[in-house]
Amino acid sequence: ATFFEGESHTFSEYLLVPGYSSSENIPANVSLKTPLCRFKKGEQPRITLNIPMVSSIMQSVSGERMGVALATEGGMSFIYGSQTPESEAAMVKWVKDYKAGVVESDSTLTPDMTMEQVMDLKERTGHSTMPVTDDGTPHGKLLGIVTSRDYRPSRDDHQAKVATFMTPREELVTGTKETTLKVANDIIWDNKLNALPIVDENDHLVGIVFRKDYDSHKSNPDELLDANKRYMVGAGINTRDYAKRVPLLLEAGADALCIDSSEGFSEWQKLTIDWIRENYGHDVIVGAGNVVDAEGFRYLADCGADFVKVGIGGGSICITRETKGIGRGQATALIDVCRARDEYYKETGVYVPVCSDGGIVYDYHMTLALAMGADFMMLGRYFARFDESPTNRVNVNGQYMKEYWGEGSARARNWQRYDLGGAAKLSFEEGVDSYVPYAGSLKDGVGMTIYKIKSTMCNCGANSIHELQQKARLTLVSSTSIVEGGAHDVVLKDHNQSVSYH
Ligand code: MZP
Repeated sequence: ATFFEGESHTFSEYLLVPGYSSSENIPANVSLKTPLCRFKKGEQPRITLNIPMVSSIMQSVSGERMGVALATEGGMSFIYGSQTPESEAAMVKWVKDYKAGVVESDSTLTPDMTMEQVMDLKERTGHSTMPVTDDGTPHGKLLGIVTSRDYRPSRDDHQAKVATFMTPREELVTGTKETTLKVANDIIWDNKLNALPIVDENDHLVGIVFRKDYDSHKSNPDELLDANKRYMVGAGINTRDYAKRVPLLLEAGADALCIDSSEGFSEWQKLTIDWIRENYGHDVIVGAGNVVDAEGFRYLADCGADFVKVGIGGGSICITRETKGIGRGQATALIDVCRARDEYYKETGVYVPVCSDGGIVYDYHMTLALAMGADFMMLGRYFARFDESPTNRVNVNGQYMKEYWGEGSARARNWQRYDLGGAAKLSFEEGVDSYVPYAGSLKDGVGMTIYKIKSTMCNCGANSIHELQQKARLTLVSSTSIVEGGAHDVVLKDHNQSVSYH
């Protein structure tokens, strides 16, 4: 047997030691642009992400709404592959066909709506709104809608906010024939709504569309209506049915593919990439993985993978390490693979981006992953918590939760991900079915995370990911200093504070 030197560590065992920062190191100056796919020295990658985040190839994470919401923020979703090639392709097409600012009749607020219909609208659009009734129950008369941008359905008492933030229903949607676009726009601007007024040919207001990607602070409604922006979206594939799946996904407009496998250091990945190259040349972007060491990286890079994913057994819903005893601490795996990527670049002049997949719990773990060399991160649990993930939001013991299950769980039945060439079935479970705390809208959550990453990068004197990777100074922490890092030796006034939100 070969024994790897030292222990394998995970993100929580590291801290960044701040470096010198100049007056130029302010969050507004930080760019998080990062390459998604391989490129030769002196050339540009074919796809550059504006933020280093992609969403996991999972049923409970990456559906159409996630695709649009994450692309809007500058990242990319990989639509889950554990469904028929036809339905996956339909999801990809939905994202590609989605146009910001174009009206969908079923997301319009109209004067005759019942409270239930407004609630349904809110659920489907994922908007941070709260209908308010005269008696505070769903059966009461609808009085108006709380639509403040700082309103968080998960945390705020909407009744308490009514006085300050309520937009009277009458003002917004009744008497529509008399309400002109100008009046509607004034209301929207004054109330900071993420909403788009819809008018008839005479400029009379006929409804209000709530759109998550519409920002009344920045977006010009005129520019958004008939705008022709296409969102970028990726899609998961497996090493079995690629001859059928890949053509459908490409026809639907997928911008990048990724082989979704729990263990990627295998000939199956080579066969899949070879088939794509034989049939489509190098036009198609295809990522591969997952691996956890330098050898695995080099194998996939030599196979022609456009990016390589790192991580086995670290996912929050993953029990692979318990059931099979394989894996490696995510931080150690990432550091090892990123070193191999840099050596590969020196030797060949080809840069193959590395994606850190799984095990990100706190926002600061993302900054650590980038500092350790990751070009971008794939996140499951993080995105599952938002409105835009495809799962149900449920109330568990008074707290809102979203469902989140692993691709290796009996619920997902994604046997291809764990395929070793045998019978077409999931022989034993490698994932669990769980809940994660509901965290509101993706836009707000990602906005906060990005701000934290940028602030930390400033503390390290870095205004880009590349600069962070050059300048970052990392230290391993002892278990005692991990205790020192939290609130300690004080009695918290509010017991809720002991619950950590990230
Ligand atoms: P996390 O962000 O929830 O920690 O981890 C998400 C990652 O876990 C996914 O991107 C995927 O690589 C991995 N995953 C998905 N399903 C399972 C499973 O059922 C799993 N074991 O490990």
